[in-house]
Amino acid sequence: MREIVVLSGGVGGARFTRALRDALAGEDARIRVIVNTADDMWMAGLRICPDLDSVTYTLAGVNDEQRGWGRIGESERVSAELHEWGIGWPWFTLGDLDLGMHIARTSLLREGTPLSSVVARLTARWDLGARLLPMTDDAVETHVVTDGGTMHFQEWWTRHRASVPARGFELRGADDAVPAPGVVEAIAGADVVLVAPSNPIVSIGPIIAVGGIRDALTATPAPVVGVSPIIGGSVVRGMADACLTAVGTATDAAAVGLRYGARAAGGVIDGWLVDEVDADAVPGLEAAGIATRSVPLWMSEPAAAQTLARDALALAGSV
Ligand code: FO1
Repeated sequence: MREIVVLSGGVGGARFTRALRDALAGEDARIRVIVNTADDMWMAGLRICPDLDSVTYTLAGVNDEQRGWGRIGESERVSAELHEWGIGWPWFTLGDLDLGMHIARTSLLREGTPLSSVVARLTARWDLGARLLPMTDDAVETHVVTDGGTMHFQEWWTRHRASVPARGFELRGADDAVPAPGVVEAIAGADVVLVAPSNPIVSIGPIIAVGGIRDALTATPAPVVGVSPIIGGSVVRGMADACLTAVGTATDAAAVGLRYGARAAGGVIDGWLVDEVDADAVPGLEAAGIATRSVPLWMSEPAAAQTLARDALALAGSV
């Protein structure tokens, strides 16, 4: 059985993982997805885990494709009531179906069940074709440093749409966090590790920052191949451009690949996929020890996304 591990944030990683699963349909392969939990937060007494939920809903086929996050056919009656009472954030809406997930998760967490076990239990409702592993069972939260002070990542993104310049990011709790059960073992025993086209700073960055995960990536005998979330100098979705600017990295496929760095030179990737429009970045990345191919990266429809997943596996097979 081919063991494939994906490092993933929310929407982009979820779509990539779905394409990978579908591309591998009928093959003897097992997919495990290590998901960022640093976007998580408490709101209205509930633990919200946006990236875990985006991956779950996307693989289950119950996600809202248009918005990217949340459930399809959603209503927002409970959120409207909460807003009337001034509970929660007025700019952050929890759908009624989505609230079912948050309530179920929170009730299990409050009974003392670790997040990884909660995820296993709640995802068992659907045939996802992949196993989800939160990066850690510990609380890690990204806070954004701005000139006016710090705020939770979700406030910076959903309230301000990343319009308040970020000066840096605090990964609160990361120093004390340990990988969730199965995370290090999955990486160590993988045949292929894929880094999804997720935000390198606030999605993949926190995963790698959890003690032991970076070491597992550098030590695994498996090839590690990433997919650029930047095409032609622009983000595919989300706010990676604002995040990259904050940490002094250009919004550029080559710069992101070099930021991950070649494993042979102390980094975390062996291979990197850039879009065809970024083909001129290939020689520089190769010179830095990163095997690079330029292929179509837009996951515009299922067939294109599955071709991208196959391209990532092919590159992994060649490094
Ligand atoms: N994004 C928004 O822009 N506005 C929202 O009101 C919002 C609510 C929300 C609720 C649950 C959930 O899992 C995600 C939600 N998101 C919302 C998406 C989320 O804020 C981010 O896009 C991700 O965290 C970034 O990966």
